[in-house]
Amino acid sequence: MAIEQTLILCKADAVARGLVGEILTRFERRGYTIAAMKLFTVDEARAKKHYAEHDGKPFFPGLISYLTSAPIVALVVEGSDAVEGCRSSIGATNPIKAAPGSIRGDFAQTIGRNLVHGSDSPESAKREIAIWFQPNEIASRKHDLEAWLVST
Ligand code: IDP
Ligand code: MG
Repeated sequence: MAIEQTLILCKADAVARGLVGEILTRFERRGYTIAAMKLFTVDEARAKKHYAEHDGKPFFPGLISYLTSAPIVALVVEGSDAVEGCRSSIGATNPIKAAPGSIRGDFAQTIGRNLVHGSDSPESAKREIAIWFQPNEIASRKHDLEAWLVST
C-alpha cells in the first residue's frame, strides 16, 4: 500500500453540467481525501502543457478547445494507490466502454466530452500536479491516512 496523490480535473462539461459535487462525492465516498482544489479558467498554454503527450494527434486541437472553453475544477486527491483507484472510479476513456458505476459510465456519452481527467501513473501525477498547484497549496493528510488505512 502506498499513499499517493493524483491530479483530477473536472473538465468544462462537468462544471457546466453541475456535476462537480457528484464527482467529488464519488472519490470522497471511496475514502479518498481532497488535498487541494481550485477553479480555473484555463489558458491555452496551461492546457497544452497538461496534455503535451497528445500534441500532434488528430483530436489535440479539439481537446485544447474543450479544456479552455469554460471553467474547470482541478483537485489533488490523496489515498492508498490513489492513481489507479481514481482511474477505476473514472472509467474507460471512451464512455461507451466505461462500466456503469464509474463516473464516465454513469454520466457521459462521448470520448470528446468525458467529464474527468485522472493522472495515469505516479510520475504523470507528479508532473501534472505541478502544472496546476504550488506546493504550499496542497494540504497532505498522508499521516492520518496511513494510520487509518490497514493494508493486508
Ligand atoms: P484519459 O483521459 O482516459 O487518460 P487519454 O488517452 O489520455 O485518456 O486522452 C486524453 C483526453 O483526450 C481524453 O480524456 C479525451 O477527452 C480526449 N480524447 C482522447 N482520445 C480522443 C478521441 O479519439 N477523440 C476525441 N477526444 C479524445
Ligand atoms: Mg490520459
